[in-house]
Amino acid sequence: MMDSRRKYYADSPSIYIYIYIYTHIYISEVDFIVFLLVLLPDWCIDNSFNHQISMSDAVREARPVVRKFLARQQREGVGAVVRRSIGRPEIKYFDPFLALDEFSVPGGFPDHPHRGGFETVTYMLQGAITHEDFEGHKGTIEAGDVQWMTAGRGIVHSEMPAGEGTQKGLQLWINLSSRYKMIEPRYQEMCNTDIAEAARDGVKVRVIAGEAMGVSSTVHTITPTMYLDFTIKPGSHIRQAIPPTWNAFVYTLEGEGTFGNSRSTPVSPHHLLLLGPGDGLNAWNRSGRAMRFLLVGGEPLEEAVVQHGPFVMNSQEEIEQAVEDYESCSNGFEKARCWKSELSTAFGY
Ligand code: FJE
Ligand code: FE
Repeated sequence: MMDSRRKYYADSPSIYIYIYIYTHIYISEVDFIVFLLVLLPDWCIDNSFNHQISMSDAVREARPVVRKFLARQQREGVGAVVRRSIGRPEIKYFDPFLALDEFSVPGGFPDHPHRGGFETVTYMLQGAITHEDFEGHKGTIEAGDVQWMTAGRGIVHSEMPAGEGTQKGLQLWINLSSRYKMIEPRYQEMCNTDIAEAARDGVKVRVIAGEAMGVSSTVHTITPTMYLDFTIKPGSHIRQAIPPTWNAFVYTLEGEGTFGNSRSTPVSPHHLLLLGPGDGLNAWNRSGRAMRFLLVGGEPLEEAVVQHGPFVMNSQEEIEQAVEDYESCSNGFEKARCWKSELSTAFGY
């Protein structure tokens, strides 16, 4: 498993700049404070430190809701329906997030490629889906489970329903910096019972990534990310810290919630709320039944994004290369030659 934390330090020339600055500043109290102020922002690049920031419940400047979208249903894959919020024309990209789909299948997503060093995070809400890739990696993700897949330089796979009836879940696509786009593909899989949970004062949180209410996820995020699933009882309230430099959003799943400002209009399910500047989220349940939502945040990459379906790179040339590599089964797509998943065959595709 790759340790991106170590890699951040190895890649970071700034530590040498700090040492240089420090040796050229006469050590007085003021200069020492200047040194600390310069050093602190870079420490925030490290995941574990960001998670320490979010440990605090202190929200000094609550983030307002700056945009609100209802995610309408659209057809995707073969016979699947998704409510796409991020990734649709009005909000093509919310750095570092490329797509958020609340999916509902019968139907599914037969053999398709991914390239571009982004990660897909599949979180099942109801039922199960089976996935199978061109390396022979196969498994079933059931309600409450998470599959955190790093597509990196290339994966071809199939994602299909594992049972009768409707299977529901969420798939989030998180972009990766150009430094990590062509890394080896890998999976982090967590079953329902592996996911850290905490409950207090009418609030339950499941920590998919990051840290909340004193518990942490074991997922290793390459782009620093938090992914929290909150359930709030009627009359309860949460304050959750979010690193101030990150982009963050709420996606509503069940019941009615009030976000940002206690006087704002309650929001029903299937809405994406983009949060503005600040260091945390305030949310209230003023309704008579439980409400559930996701709070997701990530450190923006601030890089060019060129997307062609499931290929996401930094330039048009890299996209053309990805298509060519996929078509010629080279540069990471070697195993795609003549490959067809047993899953797709079983479904008659
Ligand atoms: C797709 C490329 C894709 N949303 N939600 C192009 F990768 C996909 C795709 C999915 C997907 C899969 C699951 Cl399990 C859940 C999803 C897109 O596989 F649909 C298109 N059109
Ligand atoms: Fe996929």
